Parts: sequence; structure tokens; C-alpha cells
Amino acid sequence: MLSCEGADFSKVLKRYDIDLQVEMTPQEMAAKLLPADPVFHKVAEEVMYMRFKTVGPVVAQAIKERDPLDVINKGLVAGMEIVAKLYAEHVYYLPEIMMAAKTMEIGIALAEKQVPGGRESKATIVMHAAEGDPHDIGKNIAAVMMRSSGYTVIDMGRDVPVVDAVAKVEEVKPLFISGTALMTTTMTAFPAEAKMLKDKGYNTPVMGCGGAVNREYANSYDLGIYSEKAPQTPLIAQKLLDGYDWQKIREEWDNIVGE
Ligand code: B12
Repeated sequence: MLSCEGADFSKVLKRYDIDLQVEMTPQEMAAKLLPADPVFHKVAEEVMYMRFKTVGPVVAQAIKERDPLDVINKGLVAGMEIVAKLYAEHVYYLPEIMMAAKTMEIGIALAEKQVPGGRESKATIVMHAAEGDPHDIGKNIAAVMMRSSGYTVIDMGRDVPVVDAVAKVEEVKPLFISGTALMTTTMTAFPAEAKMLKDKGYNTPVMGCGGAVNREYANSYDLGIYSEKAPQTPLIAQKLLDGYDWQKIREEWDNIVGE
């Protein structure tokens, strides 16, 4: 009979491509990238290892020890950022991204309830993923950050037709509308929305976001402004509240986001 005695399984039970393609294993990356704070470390680890069954109790404990907003940003979102890095390094693939995002969202839903509420809303903003675009993970992260910064977020979801986005702006007159596009085929929704709004006499900024969009593109159409990362958005929103218009946001962008 075949005997396994003495076999070194660490050489066998390892994904072949990790050794071939990247210098570090997920465990080595974890040691390097996970937050140093033990509480945030544990929370980020839940997302990184896609533990959607245990993230609830871990987050419940974390919000007893740390500010719930920090648990979201320094724990759950930090974990998702590591997952994005692992994806870029070809260590993780699409299923891992989806399961990690699900884990993060379970945790966020729990922690969000504990973010001190009852504050007066600073303003209403509209968020959506562009027409034809199903990618909404980044938008959902940005929406949490805006809610926790005191804004009322009307999240229209994904694959939102241009006309619906424009109609929502007409209905609620938000401080700005932000759109997420991860596909080069969908980012054209933003200039289309901006043009329709302008033709109707609105001066509402149309913030272009997501992997397909860069600052140059977002600045290439009237009303267009740019936000690259979720934490930049409350800084830009504050300036709009202070009376800046879309042109001034563009001019002052580096100072506003601290680049
Ligand atoms: C997950 C994923 C999917 C999931 C989306 C699930 C979901 N609910 O979002 C599913 C499986 C549905 C999917 C489908 C498709 N996908 Co896809 N997908 C991805 C993938 C792997 C990860 C995207 C992601 O969620 N990243 C993690 C989040 C956190 O990052 P993020 O969205 O970039 O967000 C960050 C920033 O962009 C920014 N941000 C984003 N939104 C906002 C909003 C605001 C206000 C702010 C301030 C910031 C901000 O902040 C975030 C945090 O840093 C990318 C690959 C990649 N490298 O991005 C491909 C990718 C986006 N997909 C791609 C494609 C082509 C498709 C499909 C067309 C594939 C197909 N042939 O069927 C289909 C779409 C079909 C359709 N039309 O319905 C391409 C797009 C190529 C292009 N340039 O056009 C990519 C780049 C993969 C590739 N390299 O080819 N996909």
C-alpha cells in the first residue's frame, strides 16, 4: 500500500502559481500589510481570508474596543485593500474578491449601526455605478465613508441609466452626483449626464470615479470633477459646501485632497 509517511506536504499542497508568479505568499503579504493595531489586524484578517461566517462576532467585539468608524476604515476597508493588492499580484482571483467584498459588507453593515447617528445631515449626494456597469464594490466603500462623514447618500445602485441619474438630480438637487465606472465602455455615461444637466440649466458637479476614470478624463467635460479615493470625497464635498463650484474644485484639487 502507498504510504505517506515522511512526505513533506508543504511542498505539495501549495498553489503552483504562487511560487511561480509572486515573491510573497498571502501569509507573508499579510504579515507585511495587515494593520499593526491588534483589533484592526483581526478585523482586516477576516476580510482578507474571506471569513464571512465569523466576521460578525469579530466586528461586534471590535466595536466594543474601538471607534466603529475606525473599525470600518482601519479594519474592514484596510482588509479589502489588501485583497485588491493580492488580486493585482495574481494571488487572488475573482471569487476571492467577491467573497472578501461580501465579508467586508457584512462587517460594515454591523459597524455602521454603531456610528454615532442623529447628526444633522450636511447635504444630500447621489451615487451610482454608470449605465452598463455592474461594478459597485468601490462605490459601496465610498458611500459608507460619505454617510459616516455626515452626508445623506442616495445610492442608486449599479447599471443606472443616464436619464435616471439626471432625473434623480432634478428631483433631489444634491450637492453633487458621483458615478463609478470600472469599464472603458461605461465611463462615457458621465459626460452624457453632465451635458444633459447643463442643457437643463443645472450646475451640479458630476464626479467621475472608479478604475476606468482618471482626473484628466473627469476634467474633460463641463461640470466634471474627480475623486480617486474614497477618503478624498468628504474633503471635496466640504469645499462644495463652502461655496466652491466645479471649476474651483478642479483648480484647487491638489490642495483640497492634499496631494
Ligand atoms: C469584481 C469584478 C467584477 C464583478 C463585479 C461585482 C461587483 N458587485 O462589483 C463581476 C463579476 C460582476 C464583473 C463583471 C464584469 N467585469 Co469585472 N472586474 C472585477 C474586478 C476583478 C475587481 C473590481 C473591484 O471590485 N475591485 C475592488 C474595489 C474596491 O476597487 P474599485 O472598484 O476600483 O474601487 C476603488 C477605486 O476605483 C475607487 N472608487 C470606486 N468607486 C468610487 C466611487 C467614489 C465616489 C470614489 C471617491 C472612489 C471610488 O475607490 C475604491 C477603493 O480604492 C476588476 C479588476 C480590477 N483590476 O479592478 C474587473 C474589471 C473591472 N472587469 C472587467 C470586465 C471586462 C468585466 C466584464 C465585462 C467581463 C465579461 N466579459 O463578462 C463583466 C461586466 C459585464 C456586464 N456589463 O454586466 C474589466 C474592465 C476592463 C475595462 N477597462 O473596460 C476589469 C478591469 C478586469 C480586466 N482586467 O479586464 N467584474
